[in-house]
Amino acid sequence: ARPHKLYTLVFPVDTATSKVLLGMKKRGFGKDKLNGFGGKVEPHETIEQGAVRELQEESGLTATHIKKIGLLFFYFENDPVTMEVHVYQSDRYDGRPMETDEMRPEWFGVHEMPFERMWADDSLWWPYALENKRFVGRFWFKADQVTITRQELREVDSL
Ligand code: 6U4
Ligand code: NA
Ligand code: NA
Repeated sequence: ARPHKLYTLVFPVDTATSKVLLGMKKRGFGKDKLNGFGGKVEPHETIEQGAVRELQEESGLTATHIKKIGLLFFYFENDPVTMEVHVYQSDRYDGRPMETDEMRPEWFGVHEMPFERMWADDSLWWPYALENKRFVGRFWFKADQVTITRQELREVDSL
């Protein structure tokens, strides 16, 4: 099997105002894109623990509840390692968003997502999240990290 690396991606949601917190990534992979909060799962932690930790480190929010909404696999041209990304929403968290070294946080309406400033796959699977459907997707990217050359996306009963 091809080597996989495990990642998390968490979207804090304010259900009262129907807004989602995104962060403008200031460095590293996906720099200058808006995205949820997440990163590599470390060897000593569960995937959920990694999700909560990365959200805290990057946004200042401490999630008291997260739910898994999707599973995404990304394949990049010229990179043998598959990115396996576990996607969560959190509607319960303590603290206020704060800018960190990695992310500049900003709220957006869940129906007004800035897809032109996000990864190209996000506009394809976000509708599933809006309809409370769980999803599994696979996206093949060119080395430019912009162009999707092949995709698979479907609703699943459980993750
Ligand atoms: P370090 O190395 O510690 O600075 P770390 O925060 O652990 O980095 P990072 O930020 O490189 O990891 O993780 C990449 C993040 O980008 C993860 O949250 C997954 C997310 N991501 C990667 N490709 C994506 C894509 N095509 N669409 C998307 N999110 C993606 O929505
Ligand atoms: Na990160
Ligand atoms: Na990390």
